[in-house]
Amino acid sequence: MDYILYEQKGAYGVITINREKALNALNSQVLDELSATLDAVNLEEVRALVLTGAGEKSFVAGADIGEMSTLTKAEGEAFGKKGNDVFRKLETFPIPVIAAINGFALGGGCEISMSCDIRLCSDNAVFGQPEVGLGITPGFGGTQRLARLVGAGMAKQMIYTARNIKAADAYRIGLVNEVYSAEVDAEGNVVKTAKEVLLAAAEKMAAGIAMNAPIAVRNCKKAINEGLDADMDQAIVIEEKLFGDCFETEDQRAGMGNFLEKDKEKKLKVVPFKNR
Ligand code: DAK
Repeated sequence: MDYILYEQKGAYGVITINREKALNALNSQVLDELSATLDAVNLEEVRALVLTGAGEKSFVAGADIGEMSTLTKAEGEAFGKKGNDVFRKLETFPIPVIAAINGFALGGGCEISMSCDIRLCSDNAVFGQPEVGLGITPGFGGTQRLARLVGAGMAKQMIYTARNIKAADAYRIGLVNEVYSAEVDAEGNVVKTAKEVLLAAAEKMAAGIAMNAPIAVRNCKKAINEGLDADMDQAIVIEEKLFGDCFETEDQRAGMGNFLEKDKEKKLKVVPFKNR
């Protein structure tokens, strides 16, 4: 792989889009490698993922404008499908994916973060959908996911104006869950950069998710995602089914057993998914 780094750290994994010279812009090769990386994640062991960009400046500065500029209509459609397939793979990936947004998240960068379950960012993060300034619409689901996340009014404002917003505003409108700043000592020296603080927080969250019952966590992701696309009557049926699926599993027995035995310290054992 030239542009994707993957590291499994116990029960979670970290994927890094590693094309720092081009601010981690998404070309076809990055999309192919990201897709192959997701396919290779060991789902017997890994229970959450962190997705980030290489360097301190940019998460993903969008789709690769150089590569896109010469596309024909047919090639543009193929590129759009490739991106959408990968983004959908992330969105429906069986385990939670946390986007650790370390700087620019523009166009396809904002869109890929919205395909993740949770967004955390550093205080230098910048979000935007600049596509109408480039003569195109958002093409990797931006019109759909942004409106669902922050509401139609705010999504329309961001998309029609093509104006970028900073981390604090992304937090205010609910696009990100948390913003992290550099850690400085009493003399004002940087002890940890904002990216380091962000990654540590994202990994801590991933490790925490990995400690919870994996079937239940997977089913929660499915219930929320599928329920949001259904009306409330259907959505409740989706939840009922996934709730029912948790019963008779080792985790449900152990989790409820611990409570009944008043054993608050007893944690769920970390055993491979296939043995559950
Ligand atoms: N593509 C390619 N290269 C990029 C890039 C990008 N999106 N963003 C940055 N780079 C490259 C720059 O060209 C430069 O390369 P060199 O000149 O050093 O070779 C290097 O990264 C550093 O960038 P800058 O020199 O520009 O750095 P600055 O700090 O001055 O500025 C910036 C940072 C992020 C403000 C600026 O680079 C910028 O405005 N970048 C473009 C941001 C942008 O407009 N992104 C949205 C792209 S549109 C579709 C599906 C999806 C999409 C389209 C179609 N279909 C369905 C067909 C998605 C579209 C988009 O994402």
